[in-house]
Amino acid sequence: MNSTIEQLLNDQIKYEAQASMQYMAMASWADAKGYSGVSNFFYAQSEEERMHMTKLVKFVNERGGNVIIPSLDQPEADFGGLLALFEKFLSSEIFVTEKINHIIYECLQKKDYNVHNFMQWYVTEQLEEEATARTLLDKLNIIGDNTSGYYLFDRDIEILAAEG
Ligand code: OFO
Repeated sequence: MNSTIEQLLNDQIKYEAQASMQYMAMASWADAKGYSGVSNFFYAQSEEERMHMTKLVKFVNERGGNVIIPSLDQPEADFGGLLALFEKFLSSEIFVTEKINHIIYECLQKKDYNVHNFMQWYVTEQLEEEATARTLLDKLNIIGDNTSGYYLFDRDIEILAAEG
């Protein structure tokens, strides 16, 4: 495996792991505040990102690359409210999308079509996750300061989390 691509995939392992821990912190914050729907949503997101990380670890190993399991930064744990929480969700997903796009770009430069093909799964996944984050943020912007709206939002997102 090309060493630049190997490095980028290892970096991506870290970003996915970091996202998983960030969403765990967000789930825990929501849990402590009594938003059970929001917390279940982020517990599930945390699991998903862990799966994204594992998929990369297995792929790099299959390709005979060298996997480095990274140490992680402390995730952000304090959020002013649901709006700030979901803004963090969207910015985190946008960050990951940019990193994935960069890997795709490098794959084309280095003519590594195998990794390019593998990464298409992540491109599709990111499209979905960014769309979900934007939809939820739109809803929160409509709700504004209406606390009974928060109650309904939490109830609705519980359904979304259950659907996976
Ligand atoms: Fe949504 O971050 Fe993984 O791919």
